[in-house]
Amino acid sequence: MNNNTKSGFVAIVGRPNVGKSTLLNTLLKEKIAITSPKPQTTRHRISGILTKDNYQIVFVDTPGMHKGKDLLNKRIDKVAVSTLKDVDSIIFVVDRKKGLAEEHVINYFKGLNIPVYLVINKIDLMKNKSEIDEFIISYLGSYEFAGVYPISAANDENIEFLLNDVVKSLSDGPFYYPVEMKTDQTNEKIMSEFIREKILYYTEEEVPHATAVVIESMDYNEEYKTVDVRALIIVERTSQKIILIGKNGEKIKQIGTEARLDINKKFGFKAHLELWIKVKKDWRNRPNELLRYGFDN
Ligand code: GDP
Ligand code: K
Ligand code: MG
Repeated sequence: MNNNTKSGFVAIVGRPNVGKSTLLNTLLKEKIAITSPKPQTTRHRISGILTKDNYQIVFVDTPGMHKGKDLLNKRIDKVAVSTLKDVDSIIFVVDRKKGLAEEHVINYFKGLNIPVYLVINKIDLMKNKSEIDEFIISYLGSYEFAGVYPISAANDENIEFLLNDVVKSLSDGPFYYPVEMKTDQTNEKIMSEFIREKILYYTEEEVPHATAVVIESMDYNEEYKTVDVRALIIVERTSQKIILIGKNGEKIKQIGTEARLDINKKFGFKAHLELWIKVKKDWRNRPNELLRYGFDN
């Protein structure tokens, strides 16, 4: 490290499902945040650290801002808002399904006095350039954005223009994290999230949102040269447990297989994954339970 290093914190904000976590993974060229077509996929604030040449950017992926009634949702909202107070710039992500909540967020930017980059995501779903242009124009009156970037996070399209500008606005300063560090999440957290992502894909309606996952243990198995991971899946009702298990246990098996492949890919070892399901009535409203599953304060 030398005196010429640059660094900064950059928040990624926007409505649920616009592709914030997908963008984070694409920026880092590695899967560190889970994604899904469902809202409330991201429950925690996740840092993704990009260190290159002489700069380090700490991207902060936030849970979407939404108006849930339970204690879990209130905590999630608090995380999203408090993140904005502590960053050097903001990537504001939108897609063509414009939402009313966005006006509220844009108004919030006005008090912050930091650059806000407007990212129009999912251009692969837009018909043509004039649709994209019209969409961009609809935002321009509302705020003086530091730049506008039509991208596709999923297809890694146009990301470099955004990244170049973000790098330009970093300030001189030391790195915040070791150069090899990619995220502030523990390995256990990443694994539990990979499992939760499969649950989001393979279950519907209330099940994904009533689920929490914790890694109970992780041990190296000398004999089989595997890493034995024991994970606990918490649901709110027995009916949800039955859904998760599926006919002849097929659903939970599918979830386990796909999560294991993600874990192997990310960590470069052979995982042996054991999944246990436990019913904890109303855990989303119980402070002690929330604490146990990593939702502090
Ligand atoms: P978040 O809630 O804002 O973090 O959104 P996610 O990253 O979880 O993405 C929500 C959904 O949009 C997922 O199904 C993604 O695969 C999808 N998605 C994200 N980026 C793109 C994109 O550029 N194009 C398309 N077609 N889909 C995308
Ligand atoms: K999502
Ligand atoms: Mg997300």
